[in-house]
Amino acid sequence: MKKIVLIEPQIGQDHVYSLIKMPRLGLPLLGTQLKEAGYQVDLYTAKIDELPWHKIVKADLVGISLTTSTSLEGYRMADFLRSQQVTVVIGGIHPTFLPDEALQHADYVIKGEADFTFLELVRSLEKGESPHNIPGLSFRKQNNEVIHNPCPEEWVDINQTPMPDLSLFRIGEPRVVPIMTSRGCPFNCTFCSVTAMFGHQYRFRHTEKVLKELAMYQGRSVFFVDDHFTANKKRCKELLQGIIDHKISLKRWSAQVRVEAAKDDELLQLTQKSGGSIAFVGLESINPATLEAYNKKQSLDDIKECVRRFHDYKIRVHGMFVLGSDEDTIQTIRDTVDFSLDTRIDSVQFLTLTPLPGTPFFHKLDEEGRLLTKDWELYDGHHVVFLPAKMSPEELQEETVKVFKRFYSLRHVLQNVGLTGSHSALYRGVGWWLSRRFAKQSRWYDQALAFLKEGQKHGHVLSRKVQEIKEGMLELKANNNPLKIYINDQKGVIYLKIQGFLNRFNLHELNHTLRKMIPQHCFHLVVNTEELNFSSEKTARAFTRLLEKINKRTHRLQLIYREGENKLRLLQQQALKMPRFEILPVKK
Ligand code: B12
Ligand code: SF4
Repeated sequence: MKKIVLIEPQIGQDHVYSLIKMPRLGLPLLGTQLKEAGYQVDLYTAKIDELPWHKIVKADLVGISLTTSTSLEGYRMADFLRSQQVTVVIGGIHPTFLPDEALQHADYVIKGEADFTFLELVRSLEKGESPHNIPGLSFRKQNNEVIHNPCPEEWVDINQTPMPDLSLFRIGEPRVVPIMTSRGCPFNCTFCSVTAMFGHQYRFRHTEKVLKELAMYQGRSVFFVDDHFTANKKRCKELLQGIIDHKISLKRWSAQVRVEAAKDDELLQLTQKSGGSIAFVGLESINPATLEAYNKKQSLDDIKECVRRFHDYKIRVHGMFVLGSDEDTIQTIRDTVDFSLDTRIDSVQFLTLTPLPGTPFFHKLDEEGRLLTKDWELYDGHHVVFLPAKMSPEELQEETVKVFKRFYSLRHVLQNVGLTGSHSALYRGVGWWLSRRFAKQSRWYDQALAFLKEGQKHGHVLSRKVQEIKEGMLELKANNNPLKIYINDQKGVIYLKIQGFLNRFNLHELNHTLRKMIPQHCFHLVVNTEELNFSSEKTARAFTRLLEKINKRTHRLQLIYREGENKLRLLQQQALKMPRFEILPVKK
């Protein structure tokens, strides 16, 4: 086993960070270790249709790194690879908490920190040994029994991990360099999955090691991927002083901090002097009851003081808010944007509260039956996936999109130039563009929310609807003339039935009509081709390409086709490569 491919799947959906091309550090760390052990490693962070599958299928083993919102994309990749007889290992934060789910798509799942266990697994597979004693490993025995080994008892010593080799990236080389100086967080916010994954114990790397790594990136922008960069102020000051003393001249650096960071003048001075440009601060809420519910251990006064003091040192503030707690109302959301503009926070992210697997919040909502969906692609902080207490899901979704647009309105772009410089205006300008693009892209979700709510009440509404439609369509069988298209939009699900004889003459017309009929972004599309006949294999292939294009517009595409329709045989193969695609054969 020599050739290993590692993939961090990306999804198409825009978010506040869409323009920051930055991978998580897990795969570079694991890949470097494998490379040092003599394996050939290719690393990709890309969308499914950007990946060179012809090369990837030749790998001896593929490792896929998953968060919740990228998990479904990763599973599609994994299913395809396994159909090509490639061994697949899945790891990351999402499979750590849902290993049974991940194991349906992988040969092995590694839970928790895999800094040493992944290499151990690769080595034992290579030697043909049984990997069954590896801590954190989940696997299926030959008799199909599923075994979940517990994670290692000790947290990883991050001073023993290698310096990540970013040249392993074949696609997706980071524009902003990710650097880890610590892991873990002593706090315990209810919505955050970090402590369940990396623990409360704050572990940090030796300052000299971090400085050595930073020195390789002179002139570049760096993001410290730590969850709480300043948790140990003494070591943080030592590191920043080191950057200054060693004359490491970064273009800029930024990091995630809590409000307390701004209380320390010395820390602020060192931040400013060493090139610290943006503080990503977990402000979370301006509602004291929500801060309490989140167990955030900070007050509204702390938040105000924090923004003011960072500004005193000309450090920009990126305020991270989480909207929609059981204590929040529509008014809270509106007040949050007023507050952000009044206090002149430079840039913001208004995320909707998202129950991430592994958090107490997820378990609570699941038990209370308040999860609207477990479609993980929607768990990205931009889609409401639960029933809020004091407003409807539609209201939370709509208000969040509105406040995003309001904060990033042209009126406010130049507001902070005198305070923190022109970069603030640049960020807000980009925010203007992104927030409008996102608002447009997410319009379909308003419709979908109504549908999801109904689905929650009535169970498998969707599959029943598909069945109903299929039965209803039998009546149409009498009309067996050239080509007919029936379209029906039911609460976000578009049903399309194509009937008749498809040949090279009407193919163009079909192409044109479908592109016009199907909205740019739709939640769920069901295409029924049970009564569609193809003049030749070539026409069937052209039809497949058309479906591939349509598929990009939908969140989910289901194709109903007549079993035994040989000309659609290739669709079955293609379907594996197509994201969000499902085929439903119907017996003749
Ligand atoms: C840097 C970062 C970002 C960056 C880069 C994002 C990216 N490329 O995904 C930015 C700022 C853009 C970002 C945005 C978001 N992020 Co973010 N982010 C992080 C952060 C702080 C650090 C990531 C990192 O490098 N970690 C350190 C490395 C070492 O950990 P790791 O990659 O997980 O790898 C280890 C293990 O997981 C495992 N492993 C990982 N992959 C694999 C693969 C295999 C095969 C194996 C065997 C093992 C394995 O081994 C590794 C070594 O121990 C994490 C928090 C955290 N501590 O991880 C949040 C985190 C990943 N983000 C999170 C979220 C929710 C988001 C957002 C959706 C919303 C938000 N909070 O803003 C957006 C969405 C972005 C997107 N594209 O989907 C959540 C994800 C939770 C979840 N269950 O999905 C986290 C965990 C924070 C949290 N609040 O809980 N994020
Ligand atoms: S949100 Fe921040 S402070 Fe709270 S537990 Fe997560 S990493 Fe720690």
